[in-house]
Amino acid sequence: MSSADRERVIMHVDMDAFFASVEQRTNPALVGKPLVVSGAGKRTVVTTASYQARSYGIKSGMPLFEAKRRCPDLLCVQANIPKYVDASFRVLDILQATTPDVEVYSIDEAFLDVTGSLLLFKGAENIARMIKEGIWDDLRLTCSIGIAPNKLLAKLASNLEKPGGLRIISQDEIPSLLENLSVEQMWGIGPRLAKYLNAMGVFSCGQLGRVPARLLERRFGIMGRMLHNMARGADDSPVVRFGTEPDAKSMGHTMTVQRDLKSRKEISWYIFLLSEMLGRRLRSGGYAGRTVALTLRYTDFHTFSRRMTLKRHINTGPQIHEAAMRILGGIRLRDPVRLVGVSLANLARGAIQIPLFEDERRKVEVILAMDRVNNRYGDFTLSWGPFVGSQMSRAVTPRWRPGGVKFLCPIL
Ligand code: TTP
Ligand code: MG
Repeated sequence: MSSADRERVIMHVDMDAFFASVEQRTNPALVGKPLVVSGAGKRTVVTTASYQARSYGIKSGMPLFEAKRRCPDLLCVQANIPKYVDASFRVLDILQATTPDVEVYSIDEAFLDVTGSLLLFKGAENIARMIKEGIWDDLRLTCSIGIAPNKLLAKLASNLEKPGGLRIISQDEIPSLLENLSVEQMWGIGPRLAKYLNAMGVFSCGQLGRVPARLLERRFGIMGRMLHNMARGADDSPVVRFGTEPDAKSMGHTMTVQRDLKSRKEISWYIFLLSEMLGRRLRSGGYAGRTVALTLRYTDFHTFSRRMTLKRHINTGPQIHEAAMRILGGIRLRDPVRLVGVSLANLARGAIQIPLFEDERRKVEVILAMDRVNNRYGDFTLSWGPFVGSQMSRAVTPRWRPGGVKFLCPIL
């Protein structure tokens, strides 16, 4: 373990049943009920389930009909991604009040390097409590927090006591904790890799740590060295501060999915989610970009990117989504996909020109007005309505209507 590991205090914050909790937050009739958030259409799947629904064995990725079979009283809401992106940015504000070293890892997860804030806020536990209270007071949402000497262990810690947990892994505790921890509980070791390890007779991190690094390298290539370090709880990767760098060259988000994405529609859902996140992030830093890149990883870990340069700069979710979908349209998928990434390069600040055409101009004005209202009043006050191509006249919707916000979710 490097000396840097010994000195750092890293926190991982993960929202509990995020999409479902946001829906419960905006519709009290859903509170305390088995609830899933899904897409539209007959063959849609569950994106997430409330903890009440999880007690029926319902989980992310399960077809909705199967979830309903398991729990006939199940409530179901169609996903409204921009609303979740909005909540995500409000959580980010709360996190950034404790340290500028916040890395947005996914729509509902972040890493914080709180090493420099310990004195000011009287210790890591106190910071975690402040964050939990802040998120509860502002959004009525709960989260789980892990505190550890590095990102790997902080991520593990937040997962150990879900929901609502606060788990600290101290330096001394690492060997005993990892000894009997099953390999698939470690971040980065998915079911497929775990199966290979099990076949080698390796079931726990303790066992994995005792396999000579050279042997793992021979079997798994560079991943082998990483596995060796992971099994011993070592990780010196830095917390990468959220993209307000003065000279960012590119910005992007990726998402690893725990199940195979077999259709373009399913991939499109993730592209949409990532594009929305990226759009908000770009606009909050005053950026726009011209080169859109789509990254995909097949189930065999083969990863590739395709990019496309546009004539003008863009910075809204729908624009990025449209460009990334055009890129996807040109790719012949040979296998199911496990990771999706969307990024924008060729960035410039203040590069958004006022569009020439009235229709286009209105789109940009609507988005900027939405940002202003949301930044000021929060509470997902405004979000996208039906995401149907470019019919922006119907884009602004009240935050919640009894019939549910109609949202054409691209997932199957
Ligand atoms: P997670 O953090 O994996 O799950 P969660 O927040 O719903 O539940 P937990 O309490 O276990 O953390 O994912 C965050 C959100 O991302 C989730 O609410 C829905 C969305 N999501 C998808 O859209 N597709 C997926 O395949 C997964 C796993 C999550
Ligand atoms: Mg979560």
